[in-house]
Amino acid sequence: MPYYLGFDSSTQSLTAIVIDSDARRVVFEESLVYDSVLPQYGTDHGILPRSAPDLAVSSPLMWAEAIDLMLQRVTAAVDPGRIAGISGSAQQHGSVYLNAAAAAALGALDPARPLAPQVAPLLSRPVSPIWMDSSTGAECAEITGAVGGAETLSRHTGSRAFERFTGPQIRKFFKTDPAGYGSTDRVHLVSSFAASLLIGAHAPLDPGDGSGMNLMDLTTGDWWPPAVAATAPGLAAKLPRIAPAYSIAGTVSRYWQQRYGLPPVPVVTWSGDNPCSLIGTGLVREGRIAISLGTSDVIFGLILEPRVDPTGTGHVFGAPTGDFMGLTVFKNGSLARERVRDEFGMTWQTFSQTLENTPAGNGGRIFLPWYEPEITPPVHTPGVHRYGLQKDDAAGHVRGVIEAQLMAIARHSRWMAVNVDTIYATGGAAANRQILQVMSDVFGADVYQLEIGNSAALGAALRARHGVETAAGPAVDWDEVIRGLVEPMASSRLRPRPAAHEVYRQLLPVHAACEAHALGKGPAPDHLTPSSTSIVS
Ligand code: ADP
Ligand code: XUL
Repeated sequence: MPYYLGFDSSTQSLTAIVIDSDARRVVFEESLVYDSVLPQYGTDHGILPRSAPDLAVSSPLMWAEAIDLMLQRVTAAVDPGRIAGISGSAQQHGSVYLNAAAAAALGALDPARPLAPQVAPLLSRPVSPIWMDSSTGAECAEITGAVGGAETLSRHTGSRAFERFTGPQIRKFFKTDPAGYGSTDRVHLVSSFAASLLIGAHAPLDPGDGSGMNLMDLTTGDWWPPAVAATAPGLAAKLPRIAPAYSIAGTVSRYWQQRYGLPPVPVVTWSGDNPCSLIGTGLVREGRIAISLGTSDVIFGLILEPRVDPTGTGHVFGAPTGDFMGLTVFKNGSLARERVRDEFGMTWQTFSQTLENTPAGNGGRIFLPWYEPEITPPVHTPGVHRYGLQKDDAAGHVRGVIEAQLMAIARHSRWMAVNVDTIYATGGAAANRQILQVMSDVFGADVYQLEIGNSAALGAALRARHGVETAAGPAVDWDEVIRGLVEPMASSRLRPRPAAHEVYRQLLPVHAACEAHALGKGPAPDHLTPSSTSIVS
């Protein structure tokens, strides 16, 4: 009977899913793509015009306007009186800077007026740096030095310093715009900003999203004072409270009650898209793995102990279950696949046919698609690298981009030490079964698609139910929460083809050698002629 609403404020779109938790079905599901639905903000794939390849900012007002628009659509499509709880997911690491007027103004919004223009005067910084920004190398080094080294930082916060993480981004803002930083009263993540808009007050953030900041101590689930001190002066007073993922952040504010007839229902603390996807793919126990092929490509799984990545490429985040999750993130995901598709004038259909009609292993040719500065492995100057591959070879590039991405995911996630025999695929490109066949062949694992592909939004809706029921009574079992709604489709199962898997087993070291060569750390494999093209975006 009760409905639960889950949002996903992602890089390119805002998705909302409403579930009927008794009937175990989705009663509403819709996405608003920022570039086309809100063109007045001028974004490209959700990013404001870029002045350098390592800079990526977006508009918090656009995110706010999308929530306003989406709640209008949700409440027009389903009976708002049945909604019993709301939660959300958001792209991780992005930060929103609010001034001292926000605390009171968020609770006094005029329901007769749209949201965005009322939020505009509350911003102490008009734009938000997002996870695709990699311009904070200097700040990463400064924070690492101040806390006593990368090992110490990663042992406490779950990651060494990463350019996109919120702490280094806050430090850069403090250094480049001290007045703007000075007039900032609260630094929110995208998740806690969105929750604040819903409850009309400053919302907390959860340990899952908090661990993407290089500021939170994983073991205490609270801010780690040495990192906070190393990041910017006076920061402790500007950070939100960290609250458990199941906690109630507040009640839907009068603004939304009067604007769209929502009842005063609880808003469960929002989290990051990866922690929410962990729930939305059903990874509530150790030993299962999911790969999300979204704007970013991410491999993740639940872990019981905060096993930190000794190679420094992966992360440990808090999980909504109170456990932890291991994950490794690749920036050149969907946008790199789209670049290849567009460069050779293809559609997804012709791209997929090409993939199907070309042999596993690409005849030994390797293509490294670093159109953007890459997170894993760290690549600061974007460029694509070809080994034995001609520039005009369309089919070679199509197979090359998919194989390189999946071999990189396989090689750089070994630190998670999970024996992978089953993979749940999610994210926009998980609709593409030809891509998933390569995934199955590279990993030698069965791959399943999920009935509900928007795993982050679904995870948020499930977390809303979990939070509301936990607040009302005894702890709710996660298996019961996901039952019937997170279902790998048996008919979608893709099995590894033994001959193709053997090809990749032999090709993985070649891929590693090409990667090392492209990074200036080793010779090119003898039999492959290298060529590179630098990318200026
Ligand atoms: P986000 O990370 O923003 O939530 P999504 O998970 O919604 O992104 O994925 C969006 C991406 O999905 C698009 O950028 C597009 O490249 C990709 N996509 C959609 N359909 C296909 C397809 N059939 N084959 C490959 N990629 C696809
Ligand atoms: C995670 C990361 C990305 C974003 C994309 O560390 O950077 O997956 O969360 O939304």
